[in-house]
Formats: sequence, C-alpha cells, structure tokens
Amino acid sequence: MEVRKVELFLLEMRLREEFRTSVEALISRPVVLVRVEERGGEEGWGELVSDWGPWYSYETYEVDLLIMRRFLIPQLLGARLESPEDFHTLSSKVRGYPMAKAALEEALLSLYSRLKGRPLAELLGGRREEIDSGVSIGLKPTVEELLREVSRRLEEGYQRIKIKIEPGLDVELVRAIRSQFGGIKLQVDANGSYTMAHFPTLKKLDEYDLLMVEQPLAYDDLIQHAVLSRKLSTPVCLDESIRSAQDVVLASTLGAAEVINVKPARVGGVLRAKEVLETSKALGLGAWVGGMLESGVGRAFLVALASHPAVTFPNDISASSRYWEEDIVEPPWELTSRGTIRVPREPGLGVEVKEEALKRYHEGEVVRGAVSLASGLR
Ligand code: OSB
Ligand code: MG
Repeated sequence: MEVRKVELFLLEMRLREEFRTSVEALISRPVVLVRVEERGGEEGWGELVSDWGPWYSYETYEVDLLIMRRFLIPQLLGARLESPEDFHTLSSKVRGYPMAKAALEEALLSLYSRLKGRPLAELLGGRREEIDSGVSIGLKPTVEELLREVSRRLEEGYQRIKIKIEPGLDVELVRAIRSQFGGIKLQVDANGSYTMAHFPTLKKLDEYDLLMVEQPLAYDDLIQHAVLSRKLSTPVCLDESIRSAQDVVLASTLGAAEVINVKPARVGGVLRAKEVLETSKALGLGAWVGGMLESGVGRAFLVALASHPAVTFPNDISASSRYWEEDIVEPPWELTSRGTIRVPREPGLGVEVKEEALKRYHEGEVVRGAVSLASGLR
C-alpha cells in the first residue's frame, strides 16, 4: 500500500437537535473527512471527530489539522505499508493526538479493506451480522422534554437509552424515566462532572437498576473511580479515562471499572480499539462501542467494531437520522425493526460518500470563529 494523495475536507455539519452535556452544548460539529488514494487509484475514507474546543478531550479539530498536515501526513506520503498496522509504527514518534491518528488510520483501513476485498468487520474480528443500537440523549431544558425524547427513541426501536447527567440534573431525571417507562435498559453518563463530594447523590442512583454509570468522576482520576466503584452496586463504566488497552489493565487492577466504553477516536484508531475490546474481554470486563456523533463515514468503523464478540452491551451507535437531516453517505445508516444496525458485508465503508452532499456542507454557513469553514481545504 503506497499512499500518493491525502485530501482533507473540512465540513460543518449541523445537528438536527442541540446535544448538551455537562461540558458543552453542541449545535453543529466540525467534521474533517480524510480521503487517501493509493497508487492504483483505489481510495479510503476516515473521519476526524475532534471538537471546536478542548472539552471532551484536549484535541480540537484545528490543532489536529495542524498535527496531520505538519507531521502525520508527510510521514505517510511515500511510505510503503504492508497493512494499516504499519501506520501505528510510523506515527509512534508523534506523542498523543489519538483522534488525528485515528482519522488517518481509518482512511488506511478502509483502503486496505477495498484492496483486499475483505469487509471491515472481518478485518476487525467481527462476527455479528447486526449490532445492537442504543441512543445517547443530551440534557434537556425540562424533564417533560426529556421524557418526550425518551418516548420517541423507544418508539423508533432503540434497545437502550443513555441520558446525560450533571450535578443537580440526575436522580430526578432517572426517577421520572423509570416511573414512566418501567424496566427499559437505562444508563447515565456524567462526562466526569461529579466528585466524591457528590457521593450521596451517586449512591441514590443505585435504587434505579441502571445498566451502568459512565465516567462519573474526572477523566484523570482512576483512583477515585476505584473508591467509588467499591461503594456502588451500579457498575461503573469508563469513557474519557481509557486511552489504551494498558489503561484497561490499570483500571481493572485498581477495580476502577466494570465496563469500558470503547471509542476508536479516543484510543488512536480502530485497530487500537479492537485491542481495548479484547483486553476488556480477557479481564472479564463488559464493553460496548461509544460514539462521538460521527457522520456516516466514522459510523462505518463503529458498526464494524461493534460486531466484535467482546461487545457485551448495546452501543451508542444510532441511525443517521438521529443526528442529521441529511447524512453524507448513501445509503444512510438505518435502524432495523429489531433495534439493530446491519453490518455491511461489502469491503470499504460499506456505504458511498455522497460527493454532492459533501459540497453542500462545505458551503455551509460559518457559525464560529476565525477559520473560514466555507472555503474548504482540498
Ligand atoms: O461521552 O459518550 C460521550 C458524544 C460526544 C462526545 C462524548 C460523548 C458523546 C455521546 C454521543 O454520548 C454518542 C453518539 O451518539 O455518538
Ligand atoms: Mg461518555
């Protein structure tokens, strides 16, 4: 595999509805698509998911663009790769920036998948024909609005509901959902917004039979998660705290988590995410595939990864329509009547990038800041 061209497309994609978490309120996402082309003309696509600001992670799309253009892409151009794994060797001298690495790795992986004629899921050790789909619901202005949203998502067929919580907006929400919807599969995600000072509140969550509480405490505090985990009957799931398979070993050794949310972008790529899944399984931890509000391109990798047998819970992988008026792939990702998403059997993404939709989003209005998103980056 010899990449002769790397193209970056900078889009701004407006979400159908605001997505609010304890760290930010998002109305649109910067989406950078990576297209790689190899000598024979075959192509691959990947997606950069870093945000406008360093809120969920220290990475931002502008810093990642700099890291990709200045360091990662020059290393890649002209290198001969036996497989996408070689990209990790190549980029190992660049410290950090897992999201920037993941975007390029995805592009190489989908290229490789096409060159070999083998579906992504198969390359990742996936076995399932469809994956269990859950939905992540942001903080809402009122409990009534939250209940309406939960009701709508259950009607659409999602297998489990995850709601965002933060101090002051937690037990009341869970109680309201339980009283209206009974024993549905339900979990909460705090995005690190609590401390042990909130322990009495977190302990109250134990009464509601939640599948798990995701990242209750700070991203850099495994020790406190280990302390909390011993005091809660609700399983603790880690998202932001897990950067690698090694972190899973550490978390398991400390007893800081019983479940791992696995996101390719957070751990430096889809191949790394597969390792995180396998390590979780080997250590007896539960696991599922999380999301970063990916466009249809990034979603292809989430779906393929979630077909892996180490996945033990429904995933944060929803249909295109949960996020976008119009996705940039054809066909869009759809929910089956069983609340699942079908795993493509075709090599590559398994969906086509719609170049004309890409142009439309290119020309989208500039909402923020210094960089002209309309001008693109080709
Ligand atoms: O904490 O899991 C999270 C989205 C962006 C950043 C962080 C998170 C999320 C989600 C949405 O919860 C998951 C999805 O539907 O993609
Ligand atoms: Mg999370």
